[in-house]
Amino acid sequence: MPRSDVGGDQSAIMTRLEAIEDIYPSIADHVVVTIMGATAAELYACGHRPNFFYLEHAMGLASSMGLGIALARPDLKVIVLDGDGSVLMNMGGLTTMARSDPPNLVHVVFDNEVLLSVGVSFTTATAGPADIEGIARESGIRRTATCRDPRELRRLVDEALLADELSTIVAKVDPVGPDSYFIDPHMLENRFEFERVLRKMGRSAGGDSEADGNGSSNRDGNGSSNTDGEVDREINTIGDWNE
Ligand SMILES: Cc1ncc(C[n+]2csc(CCOP(=O)(O)OP(=O)(O)O)c2C)c(N)n1
Repeated sequence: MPRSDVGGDQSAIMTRLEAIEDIYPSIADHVVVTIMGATAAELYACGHRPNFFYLEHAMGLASSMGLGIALARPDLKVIVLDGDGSVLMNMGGLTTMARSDPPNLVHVVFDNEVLLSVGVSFTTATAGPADIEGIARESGIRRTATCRDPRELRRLVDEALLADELSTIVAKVDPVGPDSYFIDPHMLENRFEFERVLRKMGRSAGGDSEADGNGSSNRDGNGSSNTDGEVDREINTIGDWNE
């Protein structure tokens, strides 16, 4: 349950797990890099894919890794699933992202106002006046947004993927995490599997991803991915992007 004594803004209405479940169909066929801990465990719980990399331990650096991949592989879309504590630990990451300005990078920051993975009592500066969207915008990222609703997040992610412009989306979420932080594959296996799939992705005719069907998925418990279908969503054009 959300803690009433944590965070300055109590109007968050989604959990990160709900949010990840909602955006999963949109991101499943792209390169995804997550921060360690709760975010990684929750994406893994939604269904592992070989094109997902869980950057364990290196707090703050998922956005830097995502930036590197986006710059090296302009033929791919890269989504980074970040946390407020991690962004604040590596704020220079935002300025470097803005300066490099890769159009194929979508940066989603789950802002729960705490360092959840080490304990909800450790609040971050966003529990006070700090505003990550504002910091991103002033760092030079032109396409930014903040949302509090999973459907809104899904729309923003879909629009960002279509827009071909560096985007930072802050999703305000409740400070709740998974019961278990277990992730299988092991870190090293994830590292090699991810590298292998990156080499294959985007190389086939028409830019189709070869990530489909190459890896395991625990999403439906039978080893097959149920995310292969085209994302068929109406894009709501009533935007709240700060561009
Ligand atoms: C350099 C470094 N310092 C501290 C840690 C310990 N640590 C792991 S997860 C975490 C909290 C991350 O906070 P946030 O990015 O807000 O994500 P959340 O856990 O809230 O989902 C911390 C402090 C670490 N892994 N690396």
